[in-house]
Amino acid sequence: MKLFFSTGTCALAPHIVMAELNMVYELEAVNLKDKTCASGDFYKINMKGSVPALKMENGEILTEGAIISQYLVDQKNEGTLLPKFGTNDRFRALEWMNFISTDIHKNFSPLFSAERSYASLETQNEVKNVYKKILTDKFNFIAEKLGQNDYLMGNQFTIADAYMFTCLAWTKYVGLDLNNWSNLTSYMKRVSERPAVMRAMKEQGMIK
Ligand SMILES: N[C@@H](CCC(=O)N[C@@H](CS)C(=O)NCC(=O)O)C(=O)O
Repeated sequence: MKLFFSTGTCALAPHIVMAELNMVYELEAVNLKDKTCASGDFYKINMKGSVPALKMENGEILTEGAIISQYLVDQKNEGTLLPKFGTNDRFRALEWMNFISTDIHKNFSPLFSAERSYASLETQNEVKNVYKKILTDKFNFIAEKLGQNDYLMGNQFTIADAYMFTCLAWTKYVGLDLNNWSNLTSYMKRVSERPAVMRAMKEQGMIK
């Protein structure tokens, strides 16, 4: 299996999942600016031009990070990173995955692209402020739901934590301060100290 990734992007989430599952995997870095990678034109691998993309054992490419993580867990028929099929908890974990994908991940995107998208500095700042406010409201919700639990689903680390950690780590690049939510900062520290998370971050060159 090979994961096409770009350092620190949402591709970190399935990378963490592969490391948590102790899978044998290869990695290939993608330059998102010119859509190239060691294999050549990245558009030929994923027409969407985005990471993550997973080359599965059968040679097909699977995209959409939230689904890649589910696919990986199901390869191992593993019942902890994602609760077993048919259980109520599985739907609760998937509820988090969808929320992170649509309400967290994609509300960060304008904060990264405002400079490219709008010529005027004033508009850039207006757009950024709108999305910072949206994210702040979402962070209030996450902090409330997390409470004093170690992880989103309680005591058990799941694929939702891999994805949440990945997105919340972007706060430091966009001028959002997680220190306003003490349980979120301790959550980030807890997740960052997991050996598999450290392994994935090292493999992406994010830490030494
Ligand atoms: N719907 C995709 C979106 C993935 C996505 O937004 N990837 C970003 C990095 S976090 C990316 O590759 N952006 C560059 C681009 O789309 O051109 C998913 O959830 O996996």
